Amino acid sequence: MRIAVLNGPNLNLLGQREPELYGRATLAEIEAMVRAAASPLQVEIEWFQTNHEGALVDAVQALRGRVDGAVINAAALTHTSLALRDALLAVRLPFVEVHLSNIFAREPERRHSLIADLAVGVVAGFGAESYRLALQALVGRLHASPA
Ligand code: CA2
Repeated sequence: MRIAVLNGPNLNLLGQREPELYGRATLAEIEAMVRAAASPLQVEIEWFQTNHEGALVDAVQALRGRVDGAVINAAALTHTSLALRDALLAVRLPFVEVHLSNIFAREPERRHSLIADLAVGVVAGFGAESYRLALQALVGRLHASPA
């Protein structure tokens, strides 16, 4: 099984600022944690981060036929990007939306996701652990009902 983990704008800054919101782990440390969790599940991970909306749309379009599902932290694009929504609608791939922070307990503009209704589920508020929980839940779902 192959799972893509897609990360949006500014997540490359993790660990450097705002630890009270997003924790102290860097994105590289989160990647290592996800790869370690994926290995015993016999899941291969494709890891990607971009600060650019179009690059994230390109990455979503390129998922088709290559991976079984995706874990997606679209960062601020979660709340703004109809282009990302359209790309996810086009590829029709099972994905879990993930957030480090509990977006539902934050500013009003962060409480709405333009992609959540397309997701298998949403994991938010557990810091880096959100990624591992999302991976495990997605793999469980894919084993239960393969695409
Ligand atoms: O909680 C999450 O995972 C978010 O997707 C993180 C995004 C934010 O825009 C979403 O509303 C929720 C922010 C990405 C990280 O931004 C940083 C900014 C400064 C320093 C470190 C990270």
